[in-house]
Formats: sequence, structure tokens, C-alpha cells
Amino acid sequence: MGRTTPNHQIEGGSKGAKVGNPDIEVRHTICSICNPGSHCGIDAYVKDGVIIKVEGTKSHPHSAGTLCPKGAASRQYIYHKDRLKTPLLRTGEQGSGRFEPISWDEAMDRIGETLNRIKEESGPETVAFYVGYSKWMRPFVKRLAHSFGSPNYCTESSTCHTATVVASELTYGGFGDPEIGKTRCLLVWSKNPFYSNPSAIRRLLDARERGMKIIEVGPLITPLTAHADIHLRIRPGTSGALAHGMANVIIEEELFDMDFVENWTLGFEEYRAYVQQFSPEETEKVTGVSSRLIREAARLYATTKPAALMTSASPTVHHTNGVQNHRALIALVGLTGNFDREGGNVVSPDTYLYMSAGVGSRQYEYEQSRPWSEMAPRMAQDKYPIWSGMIAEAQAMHLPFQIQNPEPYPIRGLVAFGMNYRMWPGSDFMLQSLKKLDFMVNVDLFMTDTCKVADIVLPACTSFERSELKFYPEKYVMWTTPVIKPLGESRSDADIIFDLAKRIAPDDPLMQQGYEANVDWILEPTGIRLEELKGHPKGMMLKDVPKIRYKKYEERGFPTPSGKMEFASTILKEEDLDPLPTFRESRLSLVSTPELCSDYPLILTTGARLPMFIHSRTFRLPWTKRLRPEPMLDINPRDAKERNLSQGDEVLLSTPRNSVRVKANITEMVPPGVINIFHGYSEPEVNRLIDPDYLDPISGFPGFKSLICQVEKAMRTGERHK
Ligand SMILES: Nc1nc2c(c(=O)[nH]1)N[C@H]1C(S)=C(S)[C@@H](COP(=O)(O)OP(=O)(O)OC[C@H]3O[C@@H](n4cnc5c(=O)[nH]c(N)nc54)[C@H](O)[C@@H]3O)O[C@H]1N2
Ligand SMILES: Nc1nc2c(c(=O)[nH]1)N[C@H]1C(S)=C(S)[C@@H](COP(=O)(O)OP(=O)(O)OC[C@H]3O[C@@H](n4cnc5c(=O)[nH]c(N)nc54)[C@H](O)[C@@H]3O)O[C@H]1N2
Ligand code: SF4
Ligand SMILES: [Mo]
Repeated sequence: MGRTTPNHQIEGGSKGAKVGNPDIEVRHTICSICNPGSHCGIDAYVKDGVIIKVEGTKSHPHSAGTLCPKGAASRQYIYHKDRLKTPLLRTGEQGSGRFEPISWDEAMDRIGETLNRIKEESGPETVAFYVGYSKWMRPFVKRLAHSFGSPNYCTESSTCHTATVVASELTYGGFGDPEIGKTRCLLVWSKNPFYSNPSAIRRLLDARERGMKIIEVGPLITPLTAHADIHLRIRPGTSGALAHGMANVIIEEELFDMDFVENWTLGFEEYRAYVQQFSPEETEKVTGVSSRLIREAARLYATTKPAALMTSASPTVHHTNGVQNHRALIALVGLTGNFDREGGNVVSPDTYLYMSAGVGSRQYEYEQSRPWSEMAPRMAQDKYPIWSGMIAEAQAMHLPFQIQNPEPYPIRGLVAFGMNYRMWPGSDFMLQSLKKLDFMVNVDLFMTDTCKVADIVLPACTSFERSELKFYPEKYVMWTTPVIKPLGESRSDADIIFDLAKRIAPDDPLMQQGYEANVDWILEPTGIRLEELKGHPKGMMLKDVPKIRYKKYEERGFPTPSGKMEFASTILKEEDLDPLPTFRESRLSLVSTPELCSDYPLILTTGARLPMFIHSRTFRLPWTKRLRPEPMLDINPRDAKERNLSQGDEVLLSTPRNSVRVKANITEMVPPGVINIFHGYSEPEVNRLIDPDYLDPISGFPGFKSLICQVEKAMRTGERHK
């Protein structure tokens, strides 16, 4: 297949190599359009200060020269006409899009003065700080919020990843990634890395060629399905039941790791008793997966050693029962003795920004510049005590409620970096709430609909125009240097943050020293200095990284209250919640709300990733847009036939809350009875279909992936309006 294994011998210090044409220089950076798990190495061909071509950096140990459709369209992203070029002050009504350019000094002075005034009048907690999907600036925004005195730093991670962290903390005190190169069986539970994490695919397919077995769980057919030995096509929202069905087989047939269970777990007998009701036949009724496949998958996973579980940041926790569902499936890892074992799920603490490179940094210490005890309680801290106890942020899903119902204190000001109000369930409610703020700043690359409600909009630049620190699991580190100057007057988010710090966090001496001094402070335990990194613009391999150790729990126990892996959670019990990973139906489902079935007979799952789009961002780019020019929902041929639909027909997609118009894509990719629609479209705005309080009570995560709906051919007249 011609996949390349990356060359780990990276020459450092090769700065801006010249190519054949002496006017063109090849400079190195990273693409950060998508998630931190990718951030592919980029060779930017620069002529007269303009990028004329991009390629993947072949010697980059993580991405090995590969780029996905989004990264390949980088030039269209960087040079897009909607890029913000100057700071803007709103002069028209909120949403009108009328702004006038102002200078950086004026913008920053106004922001500083207004935030300090709100702090004086109502307390620092009444200013919230927010970061959207971009993650690179988070440590600095978080410290800024805390140094200002506000506990209300929140992020897009209130819908992403952190609920899986809560599930893992409750069960193991932390979790581990699959050791793909060494595992012999990979249980991929609702992840489509071909689309969502392309840089991981090379390793996965290499392992497959060496004989690794693959079990895929998820309702949709994905490119991985073609490589899977078994595909368990569950009804959305029933992961918990399926996991218990597999546990039932593993326990009944004594395929579990008795030694681990006996010595290192709490609550096994209760768990064993509980999963007895999930015989494969009963589980088939709940999940829609045949009892034969449940048995086969359970046996394959439990008897192929070592086996590893690959989970995702969101599809298993985007349910009103998400945390418990996720606990149920990760319990299989301990049950089969694959926790922190070679080729299993190996625990390795994060180095920096969600990436583990085998060394430690001071990121978390850096972010918490003020202890919680010296700040007001976070918004919704009491509503989500478990999530708040484990995640050092405020739950952003509560932001619109806190704005609308200002108890015990209002939110008056908001400083946002890359906010997209459409990612909230009940996005219209979020938009209305933003309009009630006294003052809002949004920093973005583009003039988005969220920017349009802000009082001041600041132009940020892309990863090609800034410097950032990036660690990779291949024990590789980069400090990027800008390959072109920031467009117009746009600036790096970091420059904006440290400029703001001068005005609103004057008492934080470290922040007064500027961006690079702060990065050096974070890096201290790694022994690397920025000065050294600057000499390696292509990045460098880390030296003296300690060898991976397995079964670390044998030395110090599990970091849970009992010191063991907890099938029955001590913390959940203390909070009067089900200690076992109990399976419950989603709040809206054909089973839990049968009275709604005749009007809404279909299951709705939103947000399965598409390879060319990332959330709300890449629709603008001609290359990526051409791959799916119009928004569509996916519907199975059987359901389409029942509705007399043809490919491309306009339909009305309705939930009990709302309806939207969209075109139909008829495909076997979705099973009968399930409708799938991408979440990042501005029109139709899918999240209007979902109630803003359709949330998991433990994590506050939205139930984006199990709802009920109806699809009808759109009528020219007589549409149903709700
Ligand atoms: N191209 C691209 N890449 C992305 C993103 C993007 O927008 N575009 N977003 C990034 C982000 S923020 C995230 S969180 C990740 C997500 O990354 P992934 O989790 O890999 O992506 P998804 O496509 O959301 O979900 C994967 C699979 O979950 C299954 N699934 C859907 N509903 C359910 C359900 O109810 N239960 C279970 N058990 N499975 C279900 C479907 O079969 C689907 O194929 O992707 C990241 N990467
Ligand atoms: N229905 C439904 N809703 C969902 C999901 C789902 O599956 N279904 N998924 C949820 C998940 S998992 C996630 S992660 C969220 C997505 O989270 P969002 O935050 O909505 O993601 P994006 O649209 O990628 O980014 C938001 C903004 O950040 C801007 N931006 C990009 N780079 C930078 C930068 O470097 N600096 C600054 N200042 N701004 C930048 C972009 O231009 C964009 O306007 O959506 C959630 N919402
Ligand atoms: S996978 Fe694509 S979007 Fe993500 S970093 Fe790589 S090239 Fe960029
Ligand atoms: Mo996400």
C-alpha cells in the first residue's frame, strides 16, 4: 500500500531550506485546523512573503508527510476573504454585522476598562472566559481568568472529552491509550479515526497488516468497517447495555482475569450480579446487535491477549446517560486484565495540551494561578459536583442558564476565544442569552455569526502566522516559528492574551513577563528551554525520556478512594447515585418515551464527523465545500422508500422541539430507523432541534447522539411549525 514508516532521525536546525527556485523558501510549521491528536507537520513554500503551496513534512514522526483534505486546503483557510484583519467595534444592533475598525490600543483599552469596571461593580466571577475548539491558547486564557479572579473559565470541552475523563477517574482514577503497535486485538468503541484523526490511521493499518484483530462498535458504517473482523451496529445510546452484554459472556464463560479482579477491584460481586440480566439475548433486544455477534466479540476481545480499547472523546458520552455508558465499556478493560499492561490500555500522563510525550510539564500548576478557595464558586458547581470536582473548569453548558437566571450571581461580561454559539444544544437559547450580556469580546479568525453579537471583535491569526509549543507521543517536540507575517493587523491569540494581562491581571508577575517567559516556566520540568527549541524549527526528539512502565498500580494502587479499580464507585455512592455503571435509556428514546413514537418514530444522531469539515470551520473553503456542496441528512433506503424520498429531495427534519429543512442523502451508512446529520452547518442549525437542558446529570454533557425525530418530504405549503 506504500505507507511510509516515519524516519525518526530528524535533522535539527534546518531553517527555511531553499528549493530549486531561489525565490522560494520551504518553511516548517504545523496545521492546527483539527484536533491536538493530529496537528500534522507542514512544509510551507513561501515566495515574497506569501504561501504558494503546502505539503506534509515527510520527516515529521507523527504525520509522516500526510495531510487530510482540510490541511491540503490550508491556503484557502489562511487567505480567505472572511479573515478578520483589524479589531472591530460594533456600531449596529447585535447580529447586524455592522462594525467599524478601531486600533489595537483603543480596543484593548476599552476591553481592559470595561472588565475592570464590571469586576469592581459586581465581582470578578461575573466575567466569564471561554475558549472554543482551538486549544493551543488555553493555558494562558485560563491563567488570565484566574489571575483576574474569575473561576468561570470554560471551554468547548464541556461537550467533549471531559465526560470520558470523569468516567475514567471514577472507575480507575485515570485511563490509558491503546498501545496500538503492540496490541493483538483492538476494540474500537465509536471512533472513526479515518475521518476524525487521520494521522493515527497509518499505525492502525500497519498493525492490521501484522494481524491485529479489529472489533468496531457504532451504528454507522465507516471506512474502518471494511477492516473490522466484527462490527457491532448498536442502536444509538445503548453502549452501556452492549458492554454489559459482553461482560455477561466474559464472566459466564470465565474468560475474565481472575487474579486482577480478585486483587485489584472493588464491587465485582455486585457488578457480576447486575450484568446477569444482560444475557446476549436480552442485550440483543436492547441494542439491536445479534446475540451471536455479542458472544463472538466478547470471546475475541477477552481471549486475544493483549487487547486494547480505543475510545473517542465524544460519541459514547453525548447521551443523557453518557458517563455511566462510558464507565460500562471501560470496565471491560479491567475485567479482562488489559489495564496498564503492555499492548493494552497504558496510562501515561499528559505532557502538554492533551498530548503525552513521556515527560511532565507544569501546565496544570501554571493554569491555577489562584486557588479555588480564593474565588467564588464556579457557575453550576453544585449542579455538577462530580464533574466540577474532577475538571478544573466551569461547565459551559450552564452559561446560557446562568446569564438568564443570575443566581447566585450574574454573568455580565464574556471574553471568548473562538466561540461558536451553534455548538450548544438549544443554540437559539444560547444566542438569545449572549444578547443579554453587558459586554462581550470574541477573538476569531473569521467574521462568524457569534462575532456578530459581540461588542468588540479581535482578529486572531492561524498557526502559520504564530509560534506555539507542540508535543507529540513520538517523544517529539516543536516550537513553531511564523512562516508568514500575520495577515492585516491580525495577531496571535497569545499576544492578545498577554496584552490583556497587562490591563486586567497586573498583579500576576509571571504574566507580565510575556508569552515566551511563560512557556519556559511551563517547560521547566522537561529540562528543555525555548532557546534550544528555537534552534530546531523542524522540531526535535526528546532526550532521556523514561522507559514506559506497566502495571504502575502494583506500586502505588489506583488513585481512587479505595485504591482499586472500582466497578462500584465510592464517589457515586457518596453522591447518592448508582455506584455501578447502570444502564438507563436516553431521556428521549423509542423505549423511554413511547408516547412520542408515532410522531417521532426515528432515532436522531447528530455530529458524526466528515473528513472535509471540522465543526463550523471549513465550509468556507472551495476545495472542501466541493466535496459536499450542500448540507444533507443521512437516511437509510428503507426509511426513504417509506417516505417516498429520492436522493437530494428536500425534507423536514423534526424533533419535539423544532424542525429544520435539509436535503436527504439516501445511504446504507445509517441503519434503518436512524437519521444522522453533521453538526457544524450554519444552515440548517441542527442544535435548534435539541433542548438546552437535554444533558447528562453527572457531566452536563448534551445528548447529541440519541434523540427522536421524524423526516418528511418538505411540502411547499402546510409545513408543520413548532
Ligand atoms: N474531520 C473532522 N475531524 C474531527 C472533528 C471534525 O469535526 N471533523 N472533530 C474532532 C472532535 S471535537 C471530536 S470530539 C472527534 C470525534 O471523533 P469520532 O468519535 O471518531 O467521530 P464521530 O464520527 O463523531 O463518531 C464515531 C462513531 O461513533 C458512532 N456513534 C454515533 N452515535 C453513537 C451512539 O449513540 N453510541 C455509540 N456507541 N456510538 C455512536 C458512529 O458509528 C460514528 O461513526 O473528532 C475530531 N476530529
Ligand atoms: N449536535 C452536535 N453538536 C456538537 C457536537 C456534535 O457531535 N453534535 N460536537 C460537540 C463537540 S465534541 C465539539 S468539540 C464542539 C465544537 O466546538 P466549536 O468550538 O464549535 O468548534 P469550531 O467550529 O471548530 O471552532 C469555533 C471557532 O473557533 C475559531 N478558531 C479556529 N482557530 C482559532 C484560533 O486559533 N484562534 C481563535 N481565537 N479562534 C479560532 C473558528 O474560526 C470558529 O469560529 O461542538 C459540539 N457540538
Ligand atoms: S488531520 Fe488534516 S486538519 Fe488535522 S492537522 Fe492534519 S492536515 Fe490539519
Ligand atoms: Mo469534540
